[in-house]
Amino acid sequence: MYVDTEQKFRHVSQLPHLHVLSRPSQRPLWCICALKGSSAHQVSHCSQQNHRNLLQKHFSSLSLLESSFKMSRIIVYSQDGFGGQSAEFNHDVRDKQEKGFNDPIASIKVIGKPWVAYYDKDFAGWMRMFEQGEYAMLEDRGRFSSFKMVTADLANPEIKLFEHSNYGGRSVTLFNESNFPGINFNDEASSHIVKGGVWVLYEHTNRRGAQLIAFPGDRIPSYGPYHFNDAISCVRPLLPMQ
Ligand SMILES: [Ca+2]
Repeated sequence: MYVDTEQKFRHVSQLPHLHVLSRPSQRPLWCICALKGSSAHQVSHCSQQNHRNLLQKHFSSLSLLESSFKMSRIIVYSQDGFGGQSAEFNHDVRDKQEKGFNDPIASIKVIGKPWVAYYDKDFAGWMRMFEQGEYAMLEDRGRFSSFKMVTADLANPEIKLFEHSNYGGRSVTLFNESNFPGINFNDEASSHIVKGGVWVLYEHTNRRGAQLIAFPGDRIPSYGPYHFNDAISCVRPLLPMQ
């Protein structure tokens, strides 16, 4: 997609699946590539017409991605089994009470992109990942206050975990879901660096217990503030939707 003014560019650049590649000099044009599935279709350096042709080829998939982004939403309910009061959100919620939802949240439905739910407002405190699906009974019933849609690129997941804080001691680099007893790293991790993807870090093996969510580019020098030191027993990356 080409956009011809900076104002329009600012609007488009807020869409998470668009990445600016280059701005051809002397031309008021921005060259942007679309992410299709897990792979980025990069536009090679060539003439303007070739850019246009390449981008037009991907325009339909881009439109689909954009509509899937717009359709993504979370629906929260005040009772188990999707009963009672409900509210639907398609943008991040810093504080559910601010949005007029004062009841405790007992069940959740997610459509489209995953969401992270936080115990405290402003995306703070304990957190839990909710991927597309229906959650009729919540382990954390009544605890959630804020919600953030996961818009980060899920392609090429890679996380490096360290035995000590400040990225010290032994380390392990992971690309797939792993239970830590199997890789001799159980209850040892104290810091991490995320090279790619969105990761869920679990207190217990087999995706159980408390969670810590890690985003691309994250550098967490210490798990102390998250009460997660020497506690992680399992990690998994989110997978792109098919
Ligand atoms: Ca440690």
